[in-house]
Formats: sequence, C-alpha cells, structure tokens
Amino acid sequence: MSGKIITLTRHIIEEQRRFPEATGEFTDLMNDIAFAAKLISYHTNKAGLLGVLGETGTINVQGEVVKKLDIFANETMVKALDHGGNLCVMASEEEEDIIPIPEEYPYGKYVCMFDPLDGSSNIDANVSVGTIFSIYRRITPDGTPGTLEDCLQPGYKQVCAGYVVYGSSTMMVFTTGNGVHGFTLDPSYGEFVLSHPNIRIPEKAKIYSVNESNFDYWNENIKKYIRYVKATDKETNRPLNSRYIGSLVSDFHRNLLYGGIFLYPASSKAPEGKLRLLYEANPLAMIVEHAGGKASNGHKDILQIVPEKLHQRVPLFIGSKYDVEMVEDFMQGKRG
Ligand code: P6P
Repeated sequence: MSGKIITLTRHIIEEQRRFPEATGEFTDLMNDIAFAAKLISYHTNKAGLLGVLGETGTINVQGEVVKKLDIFANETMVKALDHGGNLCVMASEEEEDIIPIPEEYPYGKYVCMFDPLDGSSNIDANVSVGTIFSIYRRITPDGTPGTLEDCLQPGYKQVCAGYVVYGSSTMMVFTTGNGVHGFTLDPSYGEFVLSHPNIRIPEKAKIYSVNESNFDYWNENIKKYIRYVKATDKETNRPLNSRYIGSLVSDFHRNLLYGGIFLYPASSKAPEGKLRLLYEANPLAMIVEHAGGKASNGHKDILQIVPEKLHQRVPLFIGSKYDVEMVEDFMQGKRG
C-alpha cells in the first residue's frame, strides 16, 4: 500500500464522491455501525473477564438459548443506530418483529437488518463470532415510520452488505457494489484501517464447510455431492479440505480469503435449512458475488429470492463460483 492510512471513514467518503447526489447519510450510518462494532469487539474480547459469558437462560425467536453477549450485541446495534436520522426501521435476528425508530428521532432513508452476534453458541469456547449487517433504501414514503414492507426486499436491492468478525483481530468486510474491502480494527487508536482492498474469492474451492452430522437427513443429491468432494481424484484436486467452525462468519471469512464453499442444505430436520435469508444469506451473498463468487439455495440465486417472512430460513450454498455451480448441478440432478 502507498503508505497512506485509509480509515473506514476516508474510504467511504472517497467512495461517495462517485455519487454527486450523496448527502453523507450513508457515511454517518456506516460510522454508527463501526462504533457499535468497536463496542461489541471490546465486550467480546473481554467477555471472560467481564462476566458476560454464560447463558441468560432466555430463548430467542429462533428457539436458541440466548447468551449474555447476544443481548449486549443486539442492544448495542439498536442503540447505536436508532437516533442518527439515517434509518426508518431496523430488524434483528434476535427480535421477533421489526424495530421501529423512536418517534422523537427523524426517519431516514435507509433500512438496516442484522444478526448482532452470529455464532454465539461458540463464545464460551473462545471461537470467533461475528456481526452481519445489510442495508437497503426504504420503499415506503420518506418521513414516515418504516414498515415490514421496507424489510421484505429481495437481496439484489441491498445498497451495502457487510460483516465484522471478532477473531484474532477484529475485521470489518463490506461492499457497496464497488468491490469488497476489509478493514482491520487498530485498537491502539480505535480506527478501522483498510487492510484487505479488493478481496476476490478464488474461482475454485480448496475447502468445503458443512456439518456432516446431518448427512443422514439430506436428500440423495446433496449426499452425492458430499461423496464427490471427499473422493480422491488428483486431476480435480479432490478431496477438498474439510473445515467447519460452526460460526458462519468465521467459516465464510476463511473461505472468502482461501477459496471454499460453505453448505447448509435443507434436511428432513430443517426443510427450509437453518440460516436466515435476511440477516445471513442475503448480506453474505452480496459480498461473495462482488468478490467473484456465488450464492444459491441450490436452484436459485439467493439475491433473487423475494422474502415472505422476517425470519425466513433458506438452504445456503455460498463461496467459490465453480463449486457453487457444481452443487447446483448435483441438486438439479444434472450430475451425480
Ligand atoms: P450447526 C450459529 O448458530 C449458526 O447460526 C451459524 O453461525 C453457523 O454456521 C450455524 O448456525 C451452525 O449450525 O447446525 O452446524 O450447529
């Protein structure tokens, strides 16, 4: 790099110069998200010391045991974003309904939906977790409270998608449609600094990531694909390496950088799959597509799916393009 320190704010401002009509609202929104990420990073990294490990004993809308950090992360995102005047409505994987903007604050032109702390079941084991966020323009009239309609937009309508991975370092990766860029948090002065400009996912996977304990519950086509990637064939660099952390952001981030495919198929236990369209599949699909990869439910691009429910689940095959297209061929009976 040319020795310049490109902070997140500088990158966004330089990006915005491509849009003469830009008002700075998006820059403000991204800075609010970055602030929330810094707070979540601090508490996630200090969790063992701050006594926020362990479970609250409550159950979220997904029927999952909620960890104290889950609640903290969700509250942090809501409180960081609800007053800036950039949003008309929010939605969170942790909350059953849409999250209205308090009426004492102005309604902005954006919608933000997020998974505040994905992978949280791993927190007590010190496994990396992450925040995933997705930003749309509102489709209901300006100046009014946002509605469910503003949230149920197909993924191709996203104006920005990103995630923060709280791992050996805290890193934000996002796209506004002009490349995928990674920013690493420098804790010494609390800035996200450009560390991975123009991330491109390798065309072919070296890694496959799937929870194989579900094998008996998959349909025959996906079983054939998994047997295929595990078979030895030097010409096609098989078997692929198996890597599965059980934390989507971490599995996705590694595969984005090294080349890989992440699979969460439908099964007889989970007929719609496990992962959520609005908070996980759509934002990661926008990122992977702008990094040269692909995301599919096995039959259709994730970004083309029109959501019907706030917590809609979707089978997810995401990562290196060659491999996602191959899974689609297996799923559609064209290979096997
Ligand atoms: P399984 C975490 O709960 C999560 O939503 C994702 O982060 C992760 O990829 C997936 O579930 C793991 O699910 O069924 O393999 O434990």
